[in-house]
Amino acid sequence: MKPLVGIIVGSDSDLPLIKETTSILEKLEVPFEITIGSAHRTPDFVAEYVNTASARGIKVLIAAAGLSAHLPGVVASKTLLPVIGIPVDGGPLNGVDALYSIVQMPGGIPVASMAIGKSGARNAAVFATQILALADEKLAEKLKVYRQEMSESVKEKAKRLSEMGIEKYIDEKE
Ligand code: RP5
Repeated sequence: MKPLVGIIVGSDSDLPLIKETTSILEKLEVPFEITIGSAHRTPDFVAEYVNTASARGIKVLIAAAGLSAHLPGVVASKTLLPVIGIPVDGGPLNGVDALYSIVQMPGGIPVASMAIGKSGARNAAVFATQILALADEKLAEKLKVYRQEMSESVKEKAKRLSEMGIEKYIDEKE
């Protein structure tokens, strides 16, 4: 199937975090493509990638970067497609630098910034799917099931906690 979501990461060092994003897209059966492009190290490649995304059928872009994370903003500056930014945790400031870079976009060029790190990487996949689901009932149904499964798993944890008590529960989890 042709990819609907385009993922661009600033470095291959971002890939372990982005596995959180791709795993959920795979689970929801959302076709995606992924590449490495840096706003600072390969700016011309980033421009080329974004400029051709729409023509390839991409509907949503996800951009992840750490440190001085200009990638999502630069991507957004070059397209009318919605851009979701993931602040990669790591570096001396643990991703706070990336969060500020991504979230503080000037008016007129929005980036939908997710949370720093793992939660943000997961939510980027869910949010991209929610955008696509506006025009795709099957995807909307998959998102409903995804939420139901999440609720069931929390309820199951609460049940086990009441059965086992906190000490045993924590021991088993570790
Ligand atoms: C950013 O710099 C990348 O997104 C990455 O998070 C960070 C460090 O990159 P490497 O030095 O590991 O390639 O541009």
